[in-house]
Amino acid sequence: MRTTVGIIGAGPAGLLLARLLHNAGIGSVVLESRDRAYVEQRQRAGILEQGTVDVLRAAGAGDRMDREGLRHDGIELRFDRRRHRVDFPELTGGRSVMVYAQTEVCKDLIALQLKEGGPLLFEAEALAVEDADTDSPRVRFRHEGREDVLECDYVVGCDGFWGVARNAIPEELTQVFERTYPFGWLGILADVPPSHDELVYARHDRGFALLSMRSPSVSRLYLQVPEGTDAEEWSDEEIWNELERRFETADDWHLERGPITQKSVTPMRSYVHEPMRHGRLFLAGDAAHIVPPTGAKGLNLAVGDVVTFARALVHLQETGSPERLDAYSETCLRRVWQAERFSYAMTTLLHRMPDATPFEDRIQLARLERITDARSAEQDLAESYTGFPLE
Ligand code: RFL
Ligand code: PHB
Repeated sequence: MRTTVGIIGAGPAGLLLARLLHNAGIGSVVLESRDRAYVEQRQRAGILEQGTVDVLRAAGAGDRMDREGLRHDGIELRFDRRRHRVDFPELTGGRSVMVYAQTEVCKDLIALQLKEGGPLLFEAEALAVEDADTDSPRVRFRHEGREDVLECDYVVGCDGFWGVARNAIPEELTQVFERTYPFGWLGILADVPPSHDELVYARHDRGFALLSMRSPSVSRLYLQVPEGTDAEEWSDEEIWNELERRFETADDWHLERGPITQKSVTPMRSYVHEPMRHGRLFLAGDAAHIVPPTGAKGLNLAVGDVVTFARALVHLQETGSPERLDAYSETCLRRVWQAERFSYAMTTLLHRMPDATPFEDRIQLARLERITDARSAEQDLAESYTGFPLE
């Protein structure tokens, strides 16, 4: 098999890239190791930055998002039983975010690709990227019990944190920056209308909690739990009790309970692989970088990477200049490090470290008060949360 761009992975990065290339008249083949149902149901991100919304619309993948997505103009910070609303449009000159689940973004892009785009092979596992530093890189993969080779002009590794593409970059050219956190998030889906109409980020002495949503009738909630926690250790009642404590306010706000339909634990890490390119192999999304979910940046970064790649390839085809493709890694990494900075800041602002000293607790509260009291600090949060424009 032969194509212009071989794409490994059908998460948001790989699927959107295939769509952008299709719209530009550039051929691609997507290889995805899992089956379609798995990819469409994997619970993950919920927040799309304004820039991501704009990209999906321009790619012709925004119809259902515009019908069913929920525009959010702010978030609430909760600490010390107090509530503080951060008003995005007012602080950023009109920017907002959209609540529309990653599962739905993937469903929309898969349907479009199967209807209009190039081949998208499920249960096709990439085994290795070969000859990345030549003009004809290849992906060796297994599909329907047989090994095959995809010959490409370019390979984009959109295969997530556990993928294989990254392994094709020689270790001596690689630098990895990493931080793991001694806690994770226990996330639940519940059939109950969200108890607040915007997301609530709560800092509590017992740990962080987040109230989010998937629709007007489905809540998504998270609790900070110790690293290595098994979701099954928590009964539904214990989860609701703990959420109730951490969201507690001085006023009469009340957390509605409902049947829990799913629960799982996500570890938290920050990770950056530099460079994001080797020869004709490009890494995009979680394959190159991970952020803790506190800043809601992972999916949005993946979108930024593939937009940068698609624009650079179109530029090369239109002008003959490889300049933008050559700058891919540096262009993406500038945005990636801003997202790493923000995700780290939000994580350390809101989570309780297991070994936190009373001094550190007070500093955390002082940082929160700075955001509620100083417009410049609040504005910095609002600008980072709604996202930096693509270059
Ligand atoms: P994905 O989504 O992991 O997709 C990679 C795909 O590659 C496939 N694959 C392979 N295919 C073929 N051959 C191989 N050898 C392969 N190895 C792997 C996998 O099966 C998979 O389908 O990466 P991508 O596309 O880069 O997308 C990244 C996002 O999924 C991720 O950053 C976000 O989900 C992170 N994230 C959030 N991001 C946000 O922007 N906003 C949020 O609100 C947000 N909340 C979250 C999150 C992630 C979370 N978890 C579970 C880590 C909340 C949570 C709880
Ligand atoms: C989610 O809805 O899953 C979500 C929202 C905001 C975050 C992380 C996850 O910061």
